[in-house]
Amino acid sequence: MYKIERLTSRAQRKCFSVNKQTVEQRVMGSSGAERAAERLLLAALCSVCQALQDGMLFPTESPSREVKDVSGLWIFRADESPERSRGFEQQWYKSPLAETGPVIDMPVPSSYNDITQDAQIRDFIGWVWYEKDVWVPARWIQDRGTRIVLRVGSAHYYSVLWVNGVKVTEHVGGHLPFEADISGVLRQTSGNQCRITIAVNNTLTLETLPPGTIQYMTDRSRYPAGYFVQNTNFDFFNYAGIHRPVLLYTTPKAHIDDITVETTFSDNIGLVSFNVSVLGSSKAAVKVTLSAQDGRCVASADGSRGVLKVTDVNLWWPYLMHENPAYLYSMEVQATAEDGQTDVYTLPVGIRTVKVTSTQFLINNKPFYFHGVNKHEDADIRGKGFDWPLVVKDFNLMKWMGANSFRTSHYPYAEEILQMADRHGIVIIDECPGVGIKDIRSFGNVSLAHHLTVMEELVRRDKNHPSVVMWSVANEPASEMPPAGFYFKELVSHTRSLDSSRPVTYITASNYARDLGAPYVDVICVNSYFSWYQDPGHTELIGLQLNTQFDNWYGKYQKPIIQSEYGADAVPGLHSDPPMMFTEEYQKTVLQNYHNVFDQKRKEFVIGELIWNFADFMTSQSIIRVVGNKKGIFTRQRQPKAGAFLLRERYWRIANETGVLPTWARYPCL
Ligand code: BDP
Repeated sequence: MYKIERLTSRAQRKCFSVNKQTVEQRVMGSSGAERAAERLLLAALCSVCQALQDGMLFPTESPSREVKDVSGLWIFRADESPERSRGFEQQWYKSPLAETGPVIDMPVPSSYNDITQDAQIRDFIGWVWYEKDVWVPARWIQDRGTRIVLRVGSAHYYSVLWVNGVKVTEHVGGHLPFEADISGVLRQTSGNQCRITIAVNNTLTLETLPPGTIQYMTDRSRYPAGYFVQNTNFDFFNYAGIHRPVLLYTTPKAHIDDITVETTFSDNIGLVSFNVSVLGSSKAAVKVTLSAQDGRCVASADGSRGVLKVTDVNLWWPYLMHENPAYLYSMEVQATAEDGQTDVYTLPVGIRTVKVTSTQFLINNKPFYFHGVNKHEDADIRGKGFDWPLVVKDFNLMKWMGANSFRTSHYPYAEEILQMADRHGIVIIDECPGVGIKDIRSFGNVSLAHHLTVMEELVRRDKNHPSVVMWSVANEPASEMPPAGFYFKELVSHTRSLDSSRPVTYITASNYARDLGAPYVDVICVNSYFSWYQDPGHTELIGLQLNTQFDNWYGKYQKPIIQSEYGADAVPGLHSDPPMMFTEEYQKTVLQNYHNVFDQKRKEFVIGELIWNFADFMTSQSIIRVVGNKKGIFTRQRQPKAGAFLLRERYWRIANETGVLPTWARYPCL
């Protein structure tokens, strides 16, 4: 706790120079009071943002690159000292963790919370320590032309990394990857053995994303000395630990650091513009080759920037919209340095366009209707830990029910999930962890600067995925509060400046007349829970209230609308007729009433519906949650409730009406 603040501010001081240029450009383009406010922001930005000078390409193997997955069984120790600071005071990273005190086994990737029988570990707040000894192949160390990188897919929330007792990096924020070049450390220290220590702290503050607060309970008649709780404003369990794989990978010293592609087409010609950045050599010769799925080379170019032309292009189409969806080309980039060493990186590329009109969302100039789900990274035992069986099962379920899209509520999901979506044609609204921004103090410049940095990290990681069609910068913020106007104006325009090829939105539950951020978004995304949080039990009101909701928003903004959440809790196996809240019948009735209105409004300006939620998920304990949130149409174990069958029929019916179904698809509702 006090530790995270200290370390964060050190990180903030260190990471001085981000976006200075971008913000300066904005300052130059504006005037008066705005300029003063922006100068203030600039000052804040310069003191806190991280410089995103480097790329964050997904580690893949190639003739010049090797990957060694060092996930698996790690050892673990929670720092249970009152200030959670003993680990730093005693420098647990300096020696094997087992020598510092008792350690336990801990799987990586996984949240640590549900692994043991100890409620204190489940609910732990503060620093936990992970360690693993790995062997690094001798040739990696001996070959001085090899660069060795340690990469963590994500750890929640704040992490510090050491290798053989030497600090190599620190990172603020869960849900996104971070990495460090550890070649130097490995070559200086003890040969091929590599002791990786990672300290992770899940403490949330008013300036983290998501925000949270630590509250010390001072009434000694009710709480022991030093008792504290963490308060949050979001409805999912604050799972913590190392959530995604930990990898070691190599590149040549002169290496491809980043690739950015943007695509468009005209008639049957596809255009792929590319920009390759190479580090470690100022004169590397870059060659780019694009191949079709059958291996045929369809275009190539020399140079680090350019445009590839593809004749008779196969566009990337969403699932159920085209008979050959999710077509991916393969772009091989080669960078040859002065010493003759070549680095090779291969990137899947889908050629498609995205546009928004006042009533439509167009993919490849054809109207796209989102019939999909909101998800969570969440499952029994592993919490938010990445798990291939779960990922594949979830894609199978989404395709089974005819879903063509999902939102990464309420944080970025593992990049492996986006790769699956690219390959299956599932369309994604990619959301950052801006959830629960409800306290006015979380709209300050420090929060905003961090939020801008997180968007930079998100866009940097996900910009090349054809499945990602829109950025969501937040979920249900207090967007009626006075500072929200400036905050969202900056956030949305900064995101657009990072990527002009995708629309930007945030998800609102505010009143249409008082929402101060809505003027800046491209698509209005509204959450509502009629007959649940409002007028509980009164499903007969949904029609009237939902129609009013849509007409109000469209009347004010003339922008297309997505119903980004709606739903009701259903405890599986609980039944009643006439329906009562928490039964499967009630969930179905709520859905049906919403659908009646969607079917009218999708002829006008409603461009999508995303059920809340795909599956039941864990939350913190409260009197409105019965072992988690039960709004899933699948249970947490991924078994269907009655609502799943209703949606399945509906989604396939909509797909039959609006798309060109592939010949292999079954038409369950016909
Ligand atoms: C919405 C939130 C979502 C919650 C849901 C609910 O966006 O995170 O889980 O309510 O309460 O407002 O079920």
